[in-house]
Amino acid sequence: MRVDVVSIFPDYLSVLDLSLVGKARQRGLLDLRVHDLRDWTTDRHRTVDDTPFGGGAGMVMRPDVWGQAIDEVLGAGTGTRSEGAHLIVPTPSGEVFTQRHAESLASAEQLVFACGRYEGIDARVAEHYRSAGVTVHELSIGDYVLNGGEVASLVMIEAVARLIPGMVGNPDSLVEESHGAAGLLEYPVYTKPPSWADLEIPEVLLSGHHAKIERWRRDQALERTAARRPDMIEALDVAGLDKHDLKLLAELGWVPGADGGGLTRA
Ligand code: 6GU
Repeated sequence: MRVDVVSIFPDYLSVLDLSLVGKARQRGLLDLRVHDLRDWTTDRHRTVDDTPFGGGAGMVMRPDVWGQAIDEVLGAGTGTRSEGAHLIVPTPSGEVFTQRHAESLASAEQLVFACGRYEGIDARVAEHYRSAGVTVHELSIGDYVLNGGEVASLVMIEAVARLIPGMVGNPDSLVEESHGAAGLLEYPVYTKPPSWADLEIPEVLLSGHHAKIERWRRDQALERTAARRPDMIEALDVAGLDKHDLKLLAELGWVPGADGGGLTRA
């Protein structure tokens, strides 16, 4: 996979040399390049922003500079603007990035991250590339405000990179994790020592009884999700729940909705 990140603070992305993403680059699974947006400016002051039309606070990033930059990195990735290129514009006004986005982006040929600063990038940039047939995603990483798209890009690149085939040592570790297909948070995990700070391991995990362990873990996942993420309980597919699940959920105050869809509070 080819990944290009364009930013006025390319050093912000230097952590991509480390850890799993760094290893993927060394192993040739990921061709990741970070670019300085100012390399595409033509004026003496290397200007990337200007005042907003219509007035208001702050500065807006110029579409002409971004257009030069994005044209060049899109061409560099695939020879032409191929079907496989996705332009990602991190912005707090975007759709919220989820594991589903990560899964879908993991099979792309090229990802281009356009990191905005100030009050954001002139809206014509996303519009132009959409019209030109590039898949454009304006994505937020959550309901809070950052100073720019760099940290959000790091988050999305890590979430996508670990799903590239051959990246994670044991692919089983991707199966049961939180935000997987089950739509539940992960159950709590424990390791040695069996007794620590006066706290013991739940007895069932020492029993060797695999069916009981599986049931206990599922119950824990359901309880945790109900306590921490009621929105995920509401979205559960009732058809994917067994009798045990429904009994536990009823005890926690959740029952199947009248329309046969998700769950609702009793
Ligand atoms: Cl993608 N950008 C900025 N600037 N702030 C954010 C964000 C993105 N996602 C959440 N907050």
